[in-house]
Formats: sequence, C-alpha cells, structure tokens
Amino acid sequence: MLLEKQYEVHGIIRPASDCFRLKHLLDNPEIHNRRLFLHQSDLTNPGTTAAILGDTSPDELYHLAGQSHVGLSFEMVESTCEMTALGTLRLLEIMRHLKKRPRLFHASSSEVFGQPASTPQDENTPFRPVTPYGCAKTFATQMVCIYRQTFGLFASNGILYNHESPRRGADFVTAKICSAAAAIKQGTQRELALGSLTAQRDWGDARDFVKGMWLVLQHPIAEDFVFATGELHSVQEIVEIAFAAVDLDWRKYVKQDPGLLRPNEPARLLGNAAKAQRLLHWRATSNLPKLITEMTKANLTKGVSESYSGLNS
Ligand code: GDR
Repeated sequence: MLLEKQYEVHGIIRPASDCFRLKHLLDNPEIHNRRLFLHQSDLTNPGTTAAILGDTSPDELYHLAGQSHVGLSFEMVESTCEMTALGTLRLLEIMRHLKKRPRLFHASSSEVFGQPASTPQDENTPFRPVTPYGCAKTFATQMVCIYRQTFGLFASNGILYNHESPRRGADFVTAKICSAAAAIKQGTQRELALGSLTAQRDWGDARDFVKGMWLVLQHPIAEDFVFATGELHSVQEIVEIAFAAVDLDWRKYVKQDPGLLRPNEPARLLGNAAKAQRLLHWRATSNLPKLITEMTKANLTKGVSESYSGLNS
C-alpha cells in the first residue's frame, strides 16, 4: 500500500526470514532496491535497529513486529514478553534519542481487553488481558501512551481486532481452515483438527486495517484508535463458509482436538470503531463470507512453496 502511494519503503526483516510474502516485490527490479529496501535486524538488536533508523531517517514508522501467536505465547511466555513488550520499549527508547523522530504507529491488539467488563470495546475500555501475549501487548500499548505523554513522541496505538487475508500465516485459525478445505478438496489432506469451534472473534479484512494504520499517521494528533468490524462470528462459521466454498460437507472432515484448546481464552472481543469512523473516516468494508471464500480459493491455485507451513497450532 505504501509503494502504491509512491513511498520509499525501508523494511526491517529478521535475518532468518525467507521473505516469501514479499517475493512478488523482490522479483520486481523496478521496486526492489529502488523503492523498497530491506535491512536485517530484529527487536532483540536495538543497536542495529537504531543504526538503520538513523541512516534511513524515516518520516513514518510502522511497528508490526513481535511474536504474534496467542496460543504459542502460553508455551513461550518469556520470549513473547521479550519481543512484544520489551522490544517495543526498546524501539521507543531509540525513537526518543533520534535527531529526527518519525511518527510511530504501534500495532496493538484486541487481546489487551482480554475478558472485558463491557462489550463492545472502545478506546476507553479498561485493559484486562488474560493471555501472556495480551499482557505483553498491554505493556507495549501503555508504554506508547507514556512516551507520547512524557517525552512528546508522535506515537499512536491502533488497537487491532483480528484481520485476515490470503497472506495470513497457516497457524492462525482462518488460514488453517481455508488451506485445509482446499487441500481436502484436492485430495492432499484427509481431515482438519481444531481447538474450540465455539470461540468467537471480530474478524476483518487486513487490507482495510492497513489503510487504518496509514490514516492514524496522517491524523494531526497522536492518539489511539480501535479498528474492528463490530461483528462477532464463531470458528464454526468460518469452517462452514470455507468448506461450502469448495462444495464439501465439513462434518465429514473436521474433528476437535483437546490438545489445541488454549489454557485461557478472551471473552466476547467485539470492537467499536466509531472513533476511527468519525475522525479518520475509516470504514471496515469487509464481508466475512466473501473474504473466507477468497482465502479458500486462493489456496486452490497456490503452489506448495507459497503455502506457509508454520506450527501446527
Ligand atoms: P487470535 O487468532 O488468537 O485471536 O489472535 P487465532 O486465529 O490464532 O485464533 C482465533 C480463535 O480460534 C481458536 N482456534 C484456533 N486457533 C488456532 N490458531 N488454531 C486452531 O487450530 C484453532 N482452533 C480454534 C482460538 O482458540 C481462538 O479462540 C490473532 C493474532 O493475529 C494476534 O496477533 C492479534 O493480536 C489478534 O488476532 C487480534
């Protein structure tokens, strides 16, 4: 989206990353190393990150990095906090000492609300995280507010509810379901094991959400915004849509695996994006059946090398 807006884009990638989602850009000689530049670092390397920010002197900084799998955060509590919580703090410290400070967008999460006292949630709903990931994001989100208030940084949180697209990694539930439905249809997979089918989320389209991120940094004042669709759906509904997209009866293929249940789950995470609608003129244009059908059909045409085989979680 930034390249379409004619930005010069500098991305920070982890040294181990194979950048498969950027392949179409890296293969384009008009773009790679002309308008898109990649630099190696990660959230545990503040010195390298500081040097990259000093050298490239960005106007806008989009901070989307971190350990982003909520289920995995119960297994990897310390490294989740190390990257998602302390990594964000390190970035804020770097920004505080930069000669030219960029505007910072921090991708916060609905997980900060955990088991909220009220539904739907907005920017005034108190944080009550119930997962290690949610707790790490809460720390990072609050630090962004503190650095804004105390050190005058232009730093804003986007409190993002779930957002999906055909580029979603296969260890998140929508992509796992869509890729399984397509693989079962094509005869390369026999069944699909899931955790909770009754869990509900407010799922939107990632393409709407990146527009929101950009709008946050064009807003004259640094402040926080909730981005959500305001609709709650269950995991089972996603299953029904994905299997219907390939004309299969999901009941024949989907089984529940208690090993995939999480030790704790947030409750009724449903967002109210009225502030983003009012001040940024942002709208969630997504339509969940259309999005899930698109994600399922994209898997029918995908080569094996393009499908992300992350953790089976
Ligand atoms: P979430 O997304 O935890 O909300 O975090 P995820 O897709 O992982 O889970 C959504 C819900 O589905 C249930 N579920 C399963 N989830 C996975 N991953 N695998 C399964 O087999 C499965 N079966 C049922 C989960 O228990 C949960 O209730 C996402 C991430 O993108 C975060 O980084 C982001 O901050 C939040 O959304 C907003």
